[in-house]
Order: sequence, then C-alpha cells, then structure tokens
Amino acid sequence: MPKKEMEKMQYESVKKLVSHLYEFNQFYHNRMKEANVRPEDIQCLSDVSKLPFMYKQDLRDNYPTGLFTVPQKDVIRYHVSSGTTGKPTLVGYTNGDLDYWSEALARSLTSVGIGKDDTMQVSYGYGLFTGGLGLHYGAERVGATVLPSGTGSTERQIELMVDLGVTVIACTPSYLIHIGEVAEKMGIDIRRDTKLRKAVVGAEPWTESMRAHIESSMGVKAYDIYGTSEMAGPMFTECEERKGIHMQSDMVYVEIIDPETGEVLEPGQKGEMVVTMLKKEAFPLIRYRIKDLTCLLNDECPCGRTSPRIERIKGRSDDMLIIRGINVFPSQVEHTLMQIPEVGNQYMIIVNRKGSLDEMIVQVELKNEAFSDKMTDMMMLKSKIEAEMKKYLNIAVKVDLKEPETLPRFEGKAKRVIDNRVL
Ligand code: DLL
Repeated sequence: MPKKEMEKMQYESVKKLVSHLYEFNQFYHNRMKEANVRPEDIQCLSDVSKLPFMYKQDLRDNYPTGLFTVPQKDVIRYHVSSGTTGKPTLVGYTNGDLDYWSEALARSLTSVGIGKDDTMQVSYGYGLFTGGLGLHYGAERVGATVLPSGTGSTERQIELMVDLGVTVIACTPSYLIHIGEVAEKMGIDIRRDTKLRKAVVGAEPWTESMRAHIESSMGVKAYDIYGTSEMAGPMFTECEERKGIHMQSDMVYVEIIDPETGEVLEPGQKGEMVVTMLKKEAFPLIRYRIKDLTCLLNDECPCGRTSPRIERIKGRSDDMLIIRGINVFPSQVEHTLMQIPEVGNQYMIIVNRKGSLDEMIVQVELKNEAFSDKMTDMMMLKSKIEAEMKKYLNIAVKVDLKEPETLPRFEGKAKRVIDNRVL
C-alpha cells in the first residue's frame, strides 16, 4: 500500500481505538484525563504523541485482568509471560485476536518464503510462552506441515528432523546452536543429512555475527523474528532481503522515542520502541513502552513492501549494563567474541562489585581445537581476547577461558548475564 494511504488507514484505526477506550474503559479514560487529552485532539497520525505512555508497571498494577476490555466470556486464551521481577504479565485473546495474530505470522512466514511445501519444526516452548503456539498457528495458516516439537529432548528432535525431512526450524538462536552441537555429537551433519534450509529465530537478542556463524555451520538461512507477549507474541520478521523487520502497519503503529525525554525521534535515530496495537480486542495497548532499543529505517525495502521496518533489536534499555560508568550491551560482548576464531558458541557475563568498583568477567568457552593444556598458550589467548574486549567495549574486562562444553546450554531464551550487584 502506498505510504500515504497506509498512514491514513493507521490514523483511522488509532482514532477509533482511542475514542472507544476513552468512552468505555476506566483505565484509559483516567489516563487521558490526567494527561489532558481527549479523542478529538487526535487530528492526525503524529498526534498520537499527545497520548500518555503505558508502562509494564501498569500491567503489573492491573494484574490479572484489570486492563482487559472485553467480558470474560469473549476471552478464549491466556498467555503468561514470566517476568524476572514482579508479577507476571497476563495477556488475554479473543477469537479475533488469535485470528489477527495468526494472520501476522502467516504474512511474516510468507515473506521469508515459507509455505505449503515446507515442514516446519516449532522448537519454541508451547504453553504459557507465546512462541510455540504463535508460530504453530502461523505455519498452519500458510499450509506448512507443522512438527510441534517444543523444547527439550534434543536428540529426538534431531532424529525427527532427519526422518520427516524438516525444511524450516523455529526456535531461539541459542537453542539452534545447541541443536547443532548435539547433532554433531550424534554424527549427524545438518547440511548433509537433513533438508533444513531456513531458520526463524528470535525471542532474544542475537547479532549479525551469530547469524553468520549459524548459517555457515548449518547451511541454513536464518531470519530474525520479533514480538513480545504484550503485543500477542512473535509477530514480525525480516523478508527475504533481511534488511530490517517489517512491522505490519495495519496491526501496529511504531514510534521510537528518546528514553530520557520521551520525545519522538526521526527515522534513523536510535531509541526506545513504543507501540500502539491497532487490532487488539481483549488487551489493547496504546503507546506501550516496550523498552527494546532500535530505530526505524527510512529507506525503501527492495522487496517492495511499504510497511515501516525496524533495525535488529540491540537489546533492552533495562538490559544495558553500566560498568564503571560505561554502557555495555550483552550484544556487543557477543559481537566481539564471535570475531575471534578460537572462541566457541557459549559465553557468560558476570558482574561483581569489588569495594566501590564494578568488575566484569566474561567466561568464554573455547572451540575444541583451540583448547590446550599449555599454560602459556592459554595465557596468550586470554590476553588477546581481553585486548579485543577493551578495544571494542572501551572498558577492561577479565576473561575466564572455559573448556569446550562446560558452560550452560539453553533450550529457550538464553540467560547470559549474572549481575551480582543487584542480588
Ligand atoms: O519472546 C515473543 C517471541 C517468541 C518473539 C518467539 C520471537 C519468537 P516475551 O517473552 O514477552 O515474548 O519477550 C519479549 O524478548 O521485548 C525483546 O526484548 C526480546 N526479543 C524478542 N524477539 C527478539 C528479537 C517473546 N528478534 C522480549 N531480537 C522483547 C531481540 C528479541 N530481542
């Protein structure tokens, strides 16, 4: 759809949503009153910036169903996200919500060339987490054959992948790497012995270097998939061009703001993503601050889709570590490590406070061929990695080299940071 028409459509959706919630929902009514905004103040799309923000705290304060806007009888599904702090977030879905969520995923999967001829192994968790069921319904809608593996029993998953000629896998990037390692141990070469050709990976930050590693070691093309439980679950992916994630504009209105001032930023400027969901029924969101850091891309995608695109998520503003006053994202650590040929797939970041000083230790698992019993070789390698870290991150980091296969593996989202300062 041409950009102008698309914006008109988004404006009409926002206008309808805001008027409806102002009139029929106490929470939204009060919020808008406090901010001194009325539905008639929204005269054009950019007027959305007049509306007050919504925060995770609002979801917690209204747990479990205080922000639902339909009667219980119309809610047909719950998903629950297990926040690491505070109460979990409960999301409810009407029939219509499940329909548009599946539609979003069907479009996304189509845009990466997945369809009827594919057999898709869904190795995201099924259950309260949105990953498994979300991808499952999307894949069925495009007519793919779905293998609902969920997480775990990795060897069995690999056997099924071989036996059933699985062509696409959907899972977290950390689980995909683990699957690759287990396959190798079973004597299975994913390139040679399986039909796997695509991977739809996300639910956690990953880097271009990780993509290069996955693709060269497994012979698949890996696509980034993004979403959050508050939005519905996994929803949006890159297209075949892999130049940013297409945020389907009839479903979501995206703003990028300066996290400090709340001011709306221009395309190309990096900041925190704020979403207004345009089609949700049971659990709407207006200007919800997701905390993910990215920017809107302003060039046109060569695929021809006109929907706004966001750059790969760099991390969450609340994941950012401040080490001796310097901002460090776990994704920067990963990127640096992946450039070093001796380094394997797994790492862990540990932050301690020693007296008044922060100390960052990076545990790095080495590749088999790089690990040696010779103390001097290991000391040299350690210094080399520390020097790379210092160059790229601008702070001194202690590197702790680990033997292959000694750090934890993850079947769902990886947990790579232990910040002992906040314990
Ligand atoms: O992780 C939904 C999902 C399932 C997305 C499967 C993709 C695939 P939550 O558990 O609520 O929902 O976590 C959402 O995970 O705010 C981001 O910080 C992070 N995240 C999700 N996808 C990506 C991605 C699901 N592609 C939170 N890159 C989000 C980076 C991601 N971070």
